[in-house]
Parts: sequence; structure tokens; C-alpha cells
Amino acid sequence: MAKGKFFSGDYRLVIVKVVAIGVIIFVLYKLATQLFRKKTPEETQADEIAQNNQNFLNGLNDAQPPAENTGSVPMPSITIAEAGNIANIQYNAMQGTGTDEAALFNSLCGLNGADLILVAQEFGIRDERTIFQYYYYELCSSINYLTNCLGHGDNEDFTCGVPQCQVGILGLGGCSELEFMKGIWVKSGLPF
Ligand SMILES: [Ca+2]
Repeated sequence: MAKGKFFSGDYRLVIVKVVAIGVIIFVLYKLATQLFRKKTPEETQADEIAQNNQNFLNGLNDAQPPAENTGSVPMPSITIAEAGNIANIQYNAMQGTGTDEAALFNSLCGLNGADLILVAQEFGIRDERTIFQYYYYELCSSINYLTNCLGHGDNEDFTCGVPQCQVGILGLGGCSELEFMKGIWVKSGLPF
């Protein structure tokens, strides 16, 4: 076909050619705008959160808990399935309006540092949050009796190995929910 003859000939064929070229240009334009489009601040932020979460998960793979008082680094005392079960207990305790602090703390209390790392791994990312991000979202960071942000801690009946959160007379004192949770997770050595 000679140059210049492209749009000559049967008008129906010309229409088909014009439409075809239009479609190709449109598709190329769409691809180019997708490739070179600047991300919105929300998209950039979402990417950063996803990347941070992925870094956190990658870090868990070779995380090692600090040595215990005995001087030895603890090995997991629970199975992966049990860790998954505890991760689910954590998740479920935080669903809905309130938070079941007793379920959160009780299911973690007996665990060593290696077990806790397994729980964080099995929790993974839920609702775009790591287990710690979920705690920050759900737990009170300071005691406030008016807003039912009660103090939590060890007493005669309940020992979770968080001595700095000793509950005082009449059950007052202790640590905020978040402080107590951080106290439990110290054994894992994970940045919380
Ligand atoms: Ca909740």
C-alpha cells in the first residue's frame, strides 16, 4: 500500500482504520498515564505501610528472643498450630467495640520469648495491621477510670511476669493496658 493511500478507498474501510487507530492510541495513552502517573498521598502512604509491615514480618523470620535469667535463649514451647490459636484469640478479643483484655493477657502470660515471636508470626498482618499495631489501636495508653481504661498488673492471684506493673492496695495502680502488654512482650525482644 502506497503512502497517502491509507485513508483512501472504500469509506467503510477508512472508518474501520480510523476507529482501530483511535483505539490503539487510547490504549497507549492509558498505559502511559498508568506508568507515569504520580501516586496520590494516600496511595504512597498505603505503600509505605505495606512495606513497613512486610519488613516487620521479614524481621520475625530471623528474630531471636533475648536470653532468659538462666542465661539460655528459649526455644518454642508451643506448636505453630497453638501459636496460631493464640493469635486468633488475640485477634478475636479485639474485635467489636470493646476489648477483652483478660483474654488478651491470659493467653500470653505463660509464653516464653520464642513462643511470643511465633504468635506475632502467626498473627501476621490482619486488617493491614501487625499485632503490635493492633494493640496500639485497641489498648489504652494511660489509666483513666472515667473512660474505663483500668490499670492492669500482677498481684497475688495473677502473675504475668511484669513486675514493674505490680497492682497496689484495693487493686489500684498497675500499668495501662498498653504498658502491661509491652511488659509481657519484653520477653520476645521484638520492637514494640
Ligand atoms: Ca475492639
